[in-house]
Amino acid sequence: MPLWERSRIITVAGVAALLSAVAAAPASSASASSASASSASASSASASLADEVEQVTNGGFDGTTDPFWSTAGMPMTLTDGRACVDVPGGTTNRWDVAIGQNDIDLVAGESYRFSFDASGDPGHVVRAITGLAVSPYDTYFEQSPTLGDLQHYSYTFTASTSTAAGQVAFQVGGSPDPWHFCVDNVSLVGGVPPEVYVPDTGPRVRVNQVAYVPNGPKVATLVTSSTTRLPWQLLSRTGKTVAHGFSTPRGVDVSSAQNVQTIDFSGYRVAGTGFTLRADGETSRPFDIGVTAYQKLRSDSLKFYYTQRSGIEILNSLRPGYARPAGHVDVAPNQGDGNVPCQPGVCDYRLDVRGGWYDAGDHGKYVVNGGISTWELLSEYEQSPGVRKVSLTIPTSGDRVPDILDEARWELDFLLSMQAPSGLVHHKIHDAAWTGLPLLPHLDPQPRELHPVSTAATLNLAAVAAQAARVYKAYDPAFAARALRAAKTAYDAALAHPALYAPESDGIGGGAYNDANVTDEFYWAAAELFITTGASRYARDVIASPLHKADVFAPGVGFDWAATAAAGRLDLALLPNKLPGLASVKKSVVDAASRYLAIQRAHPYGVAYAPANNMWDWGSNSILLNNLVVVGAGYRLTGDRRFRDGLLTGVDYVLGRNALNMSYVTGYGTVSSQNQHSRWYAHQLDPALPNPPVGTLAGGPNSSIQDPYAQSKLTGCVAQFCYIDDIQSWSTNEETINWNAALARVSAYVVDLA
Ligand code: 9MR
Repeated sequence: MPLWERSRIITVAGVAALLSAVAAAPASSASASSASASSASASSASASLADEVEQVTNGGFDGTTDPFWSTAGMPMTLTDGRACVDVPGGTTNRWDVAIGQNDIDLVAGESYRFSFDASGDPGHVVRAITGLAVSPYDTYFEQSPTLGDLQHYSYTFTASTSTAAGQVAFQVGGSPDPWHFCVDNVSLVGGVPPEVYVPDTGPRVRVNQVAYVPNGPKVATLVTSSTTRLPWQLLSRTGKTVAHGFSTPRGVDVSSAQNVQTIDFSGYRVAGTGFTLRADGETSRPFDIGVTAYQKLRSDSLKFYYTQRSGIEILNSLRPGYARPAGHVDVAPNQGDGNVPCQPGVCDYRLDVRGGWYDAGDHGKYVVNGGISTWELLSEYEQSPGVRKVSLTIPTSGDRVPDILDEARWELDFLLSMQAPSGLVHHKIHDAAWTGLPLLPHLDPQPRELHPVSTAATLNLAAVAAQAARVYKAYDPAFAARALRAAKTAYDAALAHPALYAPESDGIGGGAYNDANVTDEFYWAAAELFITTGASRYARDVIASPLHKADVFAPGVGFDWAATAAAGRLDLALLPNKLPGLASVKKSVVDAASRYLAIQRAHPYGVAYAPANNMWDWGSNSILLNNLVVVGAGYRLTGDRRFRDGLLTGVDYVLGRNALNMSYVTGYGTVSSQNQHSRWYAHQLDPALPNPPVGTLAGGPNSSIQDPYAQSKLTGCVAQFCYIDDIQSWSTNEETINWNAALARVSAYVVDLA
């Protein structure tokens, strides 16, 4: 069966001014839509710059369904001038059964209005796409409305690719029961004016929509054209003014291109709920003053991991609404992770790599990202002891091991299983080809493959397994000893093979996680092995590393999966060890924390993140949270309240004090991210599936907007505006294990400091 879908499009096509370059299109007999009901998207009716040209032939189904096709076993009939099909039940994916038309011309940069009338048995979903009719079946545009009585649907998008082999299709598979679908007036008109996307940003007073800590800083940002100070009032739940003052003009904020002022109401310290802030004729979204929200966030951000688990059934009793069978355990249609071969020619053995967490919204499992995520959870355990008593409502809750360690162990066992007989570690394991959305893990039919070993993955395992050896010693000495053996073996294997780099080209069916500089991984692994063992050979390697005296904390990315030196430096500074010259190690962390504080002070949204050229990174939310981890370390090392205040005020951004006026954590704040890119939290595509669980962090603004959906809506965006809460925007709105790890660690810090 053809795969009509491929979610990742490698090409990043600029939206060039090609509006007049409309390719000659076949004459169309499609009539203009006459159906009355709602339009799914407001497309502008103003005059276009070029002629509007219909691309679909016979979209009105005048006397025949030609040249539309339907998949085998699902013949089209003409009923009341519409094309109708009896959709069989029991298929898995939307694209398993479909009707469509091929040979559609598309021109990159051209805007198209895709419209049709459709009806279906209530509650059933059609996935309407414009894409490539031939392999690799890229999807350029898709919408998945839930059907009922006949309605008109109309959408505008801008093509990111030129092709003469385009396709419009209506994918109707994935339903357990049979149903009836009809479509009419199918139209794809090129040369329409591009739709200008304007996010709904609500009131111009931007606050942390969740909570300010009573004895912490309380700052808001006001978007205004005024350049002189303005009066503000803090209102209680009943509308009584409980504090007032004047704002501070801050000029134009680079990260949003907005003229802004800040409002500091830190002097008000009374806990309560339902406060609002008023200024310049606008009233903010409500917020609390208190700490309980952060206790909940500390556990919710960690509970996220249970429903990311591979290889285990997710129980409804533990996560109501999120139950699903175990994924990738060798039960058809899964090909399973129990006995996985390498890609052809890469190795001659197979590994049992069941378990672990799915990386993100895909079904891949990647050692370098699993490693940094696990390190961050274990670091939370080591440095925020309060988390040890937090219940995560997982199958082993109630045993003598803290839940955070049981959850991390699920990933650690997987990471250890990725170690090859040579001691080197496979970079990743994932599907042979990209799968579409939605797709529950246990329904993934793709073959699974081990990708080559890499020095980065090997050192990643060395670092995290060394850390695990000290953390689990009190709970499971045998596991701790096994982890330490694996760490040492991995480290030695990496020394013997120091330049096995995962290439950028290895991005089919899974992410590349390419990294051609492993000096930082060597430093991190040596640091963790030294902290755990105290052995002088690792101390020598730490001290000999060119990074040991270098500033490893950049103003943009402090640390992430690819930049791991800071992980080693932080642990050397914060954990007991006898490295010679420890004072300067600690000083380097305090200096870095001071620099992030300075960046934060200069930023009118309080963000401790200043990427070069204002180009916000993929997953910026986690990066700016990780920078706060460094600020928190500054507090641990000095007790200086400025660091404490910097960490507390830094969380405001992800919880609503930002240019889009939204919380990036699902279920936190009045308006929050709901539609993160995921194959199983795909409620936006299938009403029967859930949204991501409460406490899921969205990746956040990404200046490079690599996905076509974001390109169609956000081209030309300035930093903070390069985000859209749509499941199709995998480059701005995915959920991942490393991003939630940053949220978990910072929320634990907030609880510690509050
Ligand atoms: O988070 C990763 C980001 O830093 C990279 O720039 C990007 C491209 O390589 O990949 C991101 O990671 C994705 C991974 O490759 C596959 N699973 C989903 C991850 C988040 O989007």
